[in-house]
Amino acid sequence: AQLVLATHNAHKVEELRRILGSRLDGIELIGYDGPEPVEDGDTFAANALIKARAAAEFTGLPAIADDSGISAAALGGAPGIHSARYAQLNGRPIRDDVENLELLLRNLVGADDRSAEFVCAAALVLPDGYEHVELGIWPGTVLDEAVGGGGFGYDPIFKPAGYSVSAAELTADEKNAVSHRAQAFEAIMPIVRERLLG
Ligand code: ITT
Repeated sequence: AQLVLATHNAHKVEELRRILGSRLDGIELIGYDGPEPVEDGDTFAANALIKARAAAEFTGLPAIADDSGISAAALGGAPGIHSARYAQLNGRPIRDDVENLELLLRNLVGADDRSAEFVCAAALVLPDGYEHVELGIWPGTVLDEAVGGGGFGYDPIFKPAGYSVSAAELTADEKNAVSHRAQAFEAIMPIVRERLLG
């Protein structure tokens, strides 16, 4: 069976290939380079569905998508679904991971509550219209400065609950054992396998 992975983010693709591992036995994971839909949903789940739907419609194949980000309590959940486009220049998102995390650090200067969570929505859409979403949440706190060279995105400023290091100081296997992405995709893969392989 073929399954399209509807993401253009190379870091996500690499993590997902490791997370999915043997859960992909019997399934050929195919990259997606078709049109990117406008992500105008209000939630991670809505945006993951928008991406998976676009890929399923364009390819005529089953598709999975990841929509994810970080939500800081002191900022009312921001950047949240806007995590990839948080930092802006002249009103336009610059889509730069370092600019994004530096803006989050600036916006949290002086905040008493530094709690935050990574959220990931994993969506499955089939050509026959079947849709399913699973959510994963990874709680923690935002550090005062970036530490560590692993991971991607906001990992250097995120200290997962129960750890004394940033997510960027974890090995790939350590992160993938507990992350928001791992939780969401571990939850959705039994459904993917059931739908694709029976
Ligand atoms: P696609 O839409 O093509 O999947 P994208 O990068 O635009 O790729 P999102 O809209 O879901 O994806 O944005 C995710 C944002 O959240 C982006 O800024 C990431 O850097 C950040 N993010 C998501 N998961 C993360 C993780 O595990 N560690 C650090 N940052 C993460």
